[in-house]
Amino acid sequence: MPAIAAEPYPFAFEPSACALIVIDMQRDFLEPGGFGASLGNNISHLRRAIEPNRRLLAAWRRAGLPVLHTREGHRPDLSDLPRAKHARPPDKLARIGDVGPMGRILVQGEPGHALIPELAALPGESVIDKPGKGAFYATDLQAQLDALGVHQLVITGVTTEICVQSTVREANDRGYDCLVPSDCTASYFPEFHAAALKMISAQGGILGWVSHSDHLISALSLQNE
Ligand code: C5J
Repeated sequence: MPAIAAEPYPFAFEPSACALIVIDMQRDFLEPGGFGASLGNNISHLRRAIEPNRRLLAAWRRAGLPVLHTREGHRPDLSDLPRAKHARPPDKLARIGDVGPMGRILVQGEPGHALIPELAALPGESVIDKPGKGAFYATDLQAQLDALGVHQLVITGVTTEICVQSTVREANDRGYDCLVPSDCTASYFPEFHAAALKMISAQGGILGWVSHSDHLISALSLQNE
């Protein structure tokens, strides 16, 4: 398997030891009427990541490699929602658990909590519900990755500087090599997207590697030949 062109240097991709984690591609973040939009964010910045994720997922599935999806959200009784998270943003804007156009915001089982239809999980793919920003916090992600025997992660999804970067940091502390394809992640704030990616690959790859989905898809198609 060729090394994947990446910053700060090529990534030694080992497909048999690598899982794809798609972070929080949920209606509440990406669709009109969702949590993100209700906070005044421009969702078109996030929607740019849909097509690259769709293409990468298709190649990943063709190669038969493991895919895990995450969804940020809370139990209907909000018992897993910390007071400090519930308190923000203050009054006027919509808050987690409030009723919006897609049901209760970021609450499990509500329409807004679902993955967007373009990137729905296939039967057999893991969907991990997480109450925090990082995908390891209060989930069994570590146990699932241990069972798969992987030590490399390709991490995509939204948003670059929040749930994607939190997950990259958590994964680093647990010993995973992380690659982030820049076009498969996005932020409501393009400048935060760019800065978050730089933080990952700076200092000799202090948190991991940053690449582009085209490089991964080419490597996966070589594997299928
Ligand atoms: C946020 C996320 N931004 N998935 N969640 O609250 O990045």
